[in-house]
Amino acid sequence: MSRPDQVAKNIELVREKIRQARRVLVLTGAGISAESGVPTFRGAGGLWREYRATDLATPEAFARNPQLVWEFYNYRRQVLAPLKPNAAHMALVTLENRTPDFVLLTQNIDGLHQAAGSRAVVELHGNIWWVRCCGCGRKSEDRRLPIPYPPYCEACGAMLRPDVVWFGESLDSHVLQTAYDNLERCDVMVVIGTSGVVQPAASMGLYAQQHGAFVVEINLEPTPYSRAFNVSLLGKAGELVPQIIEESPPSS
Ligand code: BV8
Ligand code: ZN
Repeated sequence: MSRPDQVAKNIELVREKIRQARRVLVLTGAGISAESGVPTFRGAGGLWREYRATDLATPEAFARNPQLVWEFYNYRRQVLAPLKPNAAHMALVTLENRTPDFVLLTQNIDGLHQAAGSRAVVELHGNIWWVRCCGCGRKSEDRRLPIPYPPYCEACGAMLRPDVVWFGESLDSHVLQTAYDNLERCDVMVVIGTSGVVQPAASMGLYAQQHGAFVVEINLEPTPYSRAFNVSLLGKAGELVPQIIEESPPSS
């Protein structure tokens, strides 16, 4: 079977599996926001000045130089502020409205799923538009551009940090519990736009598959999990996600 035929066959299989599914779980990474103009981590956009994201998105970097880390997050907030959800984000809203039991796990901190209208969003790594107090733990949404340095908590006066999960930090235990409960019970899981490098998110697809889910990957390039998943569709999320979700036009 030629490649285009195989791809068309795979897309039809995935559409059928999603149509039949009662419980659908989606996991997204930076690749779903790429077509909205958000730089991915491992793409060329992964660099800022002479730093890599993994150098600055750590508690050690914040302890050593909180001003530099805040400059990094203010830069990313400036880049993100004008950007809009793309067709892939919108297609996931359609899927959510049509599926009795739907949960969207995202590694992204850009807030574009909520901006698109997704409701059942579980942010595994936090949200760049929220801040958390290093002293009293108080969380609040803060969309100031930029957040003036040094940012202090109104309640207790301690320093504020971005409310995101840094490398070397554990994910929120309630968030993890929700994620694993859904990984264990979903019928179909769609993994979109993630390189499968960062744990524990990277191994969630395999975990769902081990618990009986039919797992589909949509990504621009192969990942370490592509051959293990039931179907791996190579291409742009903005093109493939609507294709597997939108109702096919009534057959003419
Ligand atoms: C944890 C928020 C327990 C911050 C992020 C050594 C020391 C310490 C820790 C570790 C260690 N070794 C391993 C670890 C664990 C570590 C980890 O996995 N490190 C990696 C680098 C090896 N994980 C952690 O630390 C996690 N916590 O494990 O707690 C613990 C505690 C203490 C010590 C050990 C363990 C916390 C991880 C969360 C980090 N925070 N974000 C911020 O953003 O500023 S992670 C961040 O990077 C994102 O949230 C995302 O998760 C990740 C980027 O991955 P992707 O989303 O996949 O993006 P990427 O660019 O990589 O790939 C994009 C893909 O899309 C590509 O494949 C591309 O082809 C594709 N694509 C591009 N365009 C398109 C497309 N696809 C479709 N369409 C397109 N148009
Ligand atoms: Zn406080």
